[in-house]
Amino acid sequence: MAPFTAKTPARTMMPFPLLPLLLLNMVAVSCSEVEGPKKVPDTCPVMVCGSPGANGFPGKDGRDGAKGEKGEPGEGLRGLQGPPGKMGPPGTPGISGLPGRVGQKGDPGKCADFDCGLVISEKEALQEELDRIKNWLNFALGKRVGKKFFLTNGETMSLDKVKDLCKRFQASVAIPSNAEENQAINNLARREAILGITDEENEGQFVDLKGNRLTYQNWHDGEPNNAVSGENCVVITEKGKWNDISCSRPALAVCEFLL
Ligand code: MFB
Ligand code: CA
Repeated sequence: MAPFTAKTPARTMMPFPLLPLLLLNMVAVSCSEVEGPKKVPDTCPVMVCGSPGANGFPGKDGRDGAKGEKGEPGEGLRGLQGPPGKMGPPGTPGISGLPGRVGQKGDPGKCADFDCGLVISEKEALQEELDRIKNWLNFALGKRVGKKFFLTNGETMSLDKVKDLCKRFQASVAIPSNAEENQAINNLARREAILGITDEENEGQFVDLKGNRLTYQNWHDGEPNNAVSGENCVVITEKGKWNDISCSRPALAVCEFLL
């Protein structure tokens, strides 16, 4: 709809020119019909409304409202670490520790019936004598390799007799378990010597006198050959090689002592 101006034609400004007269007439009629000087209720002229005006300025702030309900507690910042607390009560005793190292040897105790000092000194003297004898044997006859001590009494005999001899001296028939021990026995014997090895249980399966398999072997070329179908015992030859022989054949007795 175009805005109104001074040049806007009258018919545009008032599309129904008789309307005001009609309206006034209606008002006049309503008034004329009134009888006497009764109080006539005020009637306001109908106002012709124009287009709504622009908004007015905002009003002034209202009064503060009523106090609200208490809010939920807020997520405050983590506080600084407080000082260490006071010492707590002592804990329960722990499990017992591992046994300690063996302490130094104590002083000799008092013997009730005899002079302990004499017994102790005699024991020490005997030990020194035994050590001296071992050294003589080691120098003269025996050969020591690790914890083994090889000795001979110079006699020749069959395996069964060598077993009995060594057993009498709390020893066993010599068996080399490596090249070093094999050389020591060969150096001691310097000729054929009996070894504690046999295949009497199972032909061709040589074991020690307790039945254990061998960890070391040093057979001569072509041996063991079980010659004449009856060679179940073993000797170390003067060259240090092994040969199977008849168990009735004698050779040098060599025993091994464990130190
Ligand atoms: C053989 C040997 C056998 C006997 C025989 C005299 O070696 O295997 O045990 O010692 O010699 C050739
Ligand atoms: Ca043989």
